[in-house]
Amino acid sequence: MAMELEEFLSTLEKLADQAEQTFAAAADADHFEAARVQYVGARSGQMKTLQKQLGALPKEAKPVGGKKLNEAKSRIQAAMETAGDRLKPSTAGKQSGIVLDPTLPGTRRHLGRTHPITQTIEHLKEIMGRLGFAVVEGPEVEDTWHNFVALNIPEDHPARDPLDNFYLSVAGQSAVDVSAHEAQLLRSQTSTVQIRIMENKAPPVRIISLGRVYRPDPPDRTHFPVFHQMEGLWIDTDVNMAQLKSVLTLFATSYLGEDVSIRFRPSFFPFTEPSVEADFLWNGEWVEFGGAGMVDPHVLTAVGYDPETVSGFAFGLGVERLCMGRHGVGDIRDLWRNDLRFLHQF
Ligand code: FA5
Repeated sequence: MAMELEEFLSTLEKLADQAEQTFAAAADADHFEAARVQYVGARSGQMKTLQKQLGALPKEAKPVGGKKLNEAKSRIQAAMETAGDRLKPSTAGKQSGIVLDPTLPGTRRHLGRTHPITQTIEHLKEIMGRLGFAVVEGPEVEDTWHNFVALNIPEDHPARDPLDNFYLSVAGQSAVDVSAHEAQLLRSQTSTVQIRIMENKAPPVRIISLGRVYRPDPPDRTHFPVFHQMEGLWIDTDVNMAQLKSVLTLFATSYLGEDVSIRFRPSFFPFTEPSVEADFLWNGEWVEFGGAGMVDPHVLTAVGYDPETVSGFAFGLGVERLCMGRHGVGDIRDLWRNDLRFLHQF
């Protein structure tokens, strides 16, 4: 009986000695792992085998055997931790073969960047900010009041045609019914935001709003069914057409360059009177970049302003057309294709 215990203790002692030496000699992570499996592996590690032998010892030998087994375990555990700490920092470098040399020159990486339309929007906000215009937001899904009625576009006006707008369908109603009554649509112009602001704020107002608008226009070089507009609105006690032209000219020369030629043509919008359209000269061609005018008294009345005491101007500019003019983009569709070879140029 005493023999069995002695043998057990001696095997245990030898195993712990051997394990300590092996872990101390482990040169890399592979050696370390092999030693771990050999000594403390959960299935067939040698400590596991000794644990089973402990169970086979006579009852009175078990307390001593168990105590010594725990001591051996602690020794092996400590040896393993020491080896693990020693090997950790160097194993990564050794395994991958990568050695950090901070003196090497850096390598250039192509990171993502903001889309040219987003860059343009930020640039336009910055220019208009310098001219004293605050940025406001408005929803893309609109009702017919904000997109048409309050803008002096009555029910029978051709601008409300279902063929010219993206109405949101309503169960049981045809597109024609939908357009004629109180309905929702993807806004066709950012002029909706003028109404939303004036409904909620007493004059003076001096804002811009930039965002997407939607129209079923067939795509070509200068048209796309979704595009961005920058709306501007300035209402105060004495705002006039000369100021409108000055602001648009200052804006256009800031964004497109001092030498850009721009012109104003008489035009018509139901919500401004008088109205103009503005063009810039690009590659020998006049490109229309926006509409503008003095806010019609009907619109001022619709939002609860008094046209006898306040006046103002508004404008709506095509963001893509401006971006094209500044960067020499010949086709608006390039701004929507998201071809990385094109986008990387900005
Ligand atoms: C309007 O949308 C008016 N709301 C502008 C306005 C605002 C007038 C305030 C008066 C007072 P228009 O439909 O002309 O106007 O569009 C304005 C600009 O949006 C155009 O000059 C053009 O630059 C741009 N645009 C129009 N349709 C498209 C399209 N399909 N794709 C790209 N840009 C477009």
